[in-house]
Amino acid sequence: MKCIAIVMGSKSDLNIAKKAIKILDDFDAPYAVRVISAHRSPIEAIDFARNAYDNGFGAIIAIAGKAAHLGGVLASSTALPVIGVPVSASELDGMDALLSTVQMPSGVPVATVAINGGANSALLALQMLAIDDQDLYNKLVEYKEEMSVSVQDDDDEIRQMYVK
Ligand code: RP5
Repeated sequence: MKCIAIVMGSKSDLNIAKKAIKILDDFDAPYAVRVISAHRSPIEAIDFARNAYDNGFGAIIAIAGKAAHLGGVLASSTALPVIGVPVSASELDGMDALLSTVQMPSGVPVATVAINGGANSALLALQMLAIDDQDLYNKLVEYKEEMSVSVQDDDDEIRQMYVK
């Protein structure tokens, strides 16, 4: 399986990155975690993106808050899919990062998940890699079935609690 890159704009984004790391650990998927900033270390950001395919990566998760240009800058310099995670890191509660990440110009998409949506970023990356990986696809189907069972269990419990 190709490796998934988790890139954070700052070490302060680690709590959101940990949500992605947990999912990738659960799926036993290979990943690398980096701190690279579109604003504070832009040369490294472009260098990382330019070499990501040759370095064995299959998808890049870009986690950043405030004026979050990390996803866009990485996407500018690679043809790999880039998944943006806007982080709630300011008085604007992540709306700043959401708009900075999702409003990309035509030609340079960043697939943007919810504010602080670290878990979904990892699931989306896995779904991309599962396109030509039957084992991974089967694991994702199983994951969805487990979620459905869990909701049904909750439904049983709640229905019994509130019968009139
Ligand atoms: C962004 O600014 C980072 O991704 C982080 O979410 C936010 C704040 O960074 P720090 O000032 O905490 O390093 O670049």
